[in-house]
Amino acid sequence: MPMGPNYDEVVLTHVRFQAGVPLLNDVYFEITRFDTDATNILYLGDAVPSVGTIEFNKVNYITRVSQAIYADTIPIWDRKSGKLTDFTTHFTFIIDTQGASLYGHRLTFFLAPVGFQIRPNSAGGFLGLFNTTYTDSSRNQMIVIEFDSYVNVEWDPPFEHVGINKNSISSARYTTWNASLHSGDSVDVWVSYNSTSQILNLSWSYGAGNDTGGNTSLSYQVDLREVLQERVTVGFSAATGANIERHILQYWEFNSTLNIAEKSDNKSIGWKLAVGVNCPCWYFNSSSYSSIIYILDKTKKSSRDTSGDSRLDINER
Ligand SMILES: [Ca+2]
Repeated sequence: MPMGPNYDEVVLTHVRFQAGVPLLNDVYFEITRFDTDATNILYLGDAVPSVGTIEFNKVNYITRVSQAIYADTIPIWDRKSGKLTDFTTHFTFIIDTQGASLYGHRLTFFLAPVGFQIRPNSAGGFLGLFNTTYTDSSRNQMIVIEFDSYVNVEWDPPFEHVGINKNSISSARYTTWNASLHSGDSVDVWVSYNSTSQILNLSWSYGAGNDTGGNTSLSYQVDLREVLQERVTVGFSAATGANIERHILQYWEFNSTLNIAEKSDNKSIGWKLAVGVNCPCWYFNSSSYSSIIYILDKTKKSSRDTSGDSRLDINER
């Protein structure tokens, strides 16, 4: 079971100052209950908050798709300095195969372009993330962690598996895994990225004594600057096909740190800081924080604005 403080939700945005320039690039949140009135999670498709968890797919229908997305965007790298973030995330979920001999399809954690949502025609093995047009393309700009309970012979290895995918429905790294062996069991998953080694690490555990029978970790070296946009959307996607299963998310913690070593050599930068203002920003929980507003001198655009990043809205293709 997840370990955490006894509160429903924590949202912290750390503000740091370096050489006189305030940086707003650290993100931390911990969600121990997914409530119906929370505004920090977007529920798409079938996904609904249910008794403190997220229930992803209706099991009285077939060919369903759903996503739960963190409402704010996450900084991954900075074009101006070239700096990459470190991040860790920990989540707990259940897959319930309901005693069926055939079940599917899978639950994923993903990092995708800002604004990304369920793609058209993406149920079943496409997971809400891919479709026949975009099964394997650098235009996907996605990293996906998948717990795949259905073998699609077109692109999967010949067994159920846990995988790390880069821009593709096929896994770049994978290891065998079986959903029905742990049907109804909570599994804790940890994903971390080290900006120095550029290694994405993944591990999972069903608890002491329950992890026999295979690897419980994967790693993949990847320069996220070559895959992802500077800021991303993070979340979960789940799908069923002709075969179904329940996907339930119980807990989610995320922490990222992007150090941008900018020098304040340009004196024209006019940052003003207001602290303690109760901001109506739609993605914050106003009961759990004091918000912070930066007002940037209009004579100097922010580094984000000047990044030259020609973001592609993947849903507008
Ligand atoms: Ca599959």
